[in-house]
Amino acid sequence: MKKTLTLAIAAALVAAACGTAADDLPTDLGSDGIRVVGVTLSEFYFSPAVVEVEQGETVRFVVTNDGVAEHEFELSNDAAIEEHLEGGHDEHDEGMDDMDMTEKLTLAPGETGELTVTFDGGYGWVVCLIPGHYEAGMMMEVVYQK
Ligand SMILES: [Cu+2]
Repeated sequence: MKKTLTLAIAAALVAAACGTAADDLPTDLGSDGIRVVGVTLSEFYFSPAVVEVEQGETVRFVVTNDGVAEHEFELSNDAAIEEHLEGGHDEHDEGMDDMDMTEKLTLAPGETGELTVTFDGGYGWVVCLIPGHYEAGMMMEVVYQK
């Protein structure tokens, strides 16, 4: 009887904690008021695996490669990932690479980099497109808050 009550209280606490977490954005603001989000890259994942942003929000990512291989932190979307998986990311679009359209970091093991990104709805994912890495799970979903 007593054990059941304890479990019920524990469940209620978990539910309350989840409700709060979903509503609150992290409030780790830099001196210029831009929200800072720390991300760790390793074999083969992004941590966290999801980032919540507001439409039009600017976020400064501080990204550390905690792994043993080189990794990328590249803002992307479904169409660009599909193109990559189809092998379209080679000499054919060298012209696009010259234009440097993508917002991207390439980090050696142990290296930390910063990338400031404004989310206007065009990005749905952050990925590592080094061959085999995305396929192994190196992706972070961008979720837009309503
Ligand atoms: Cu990688």
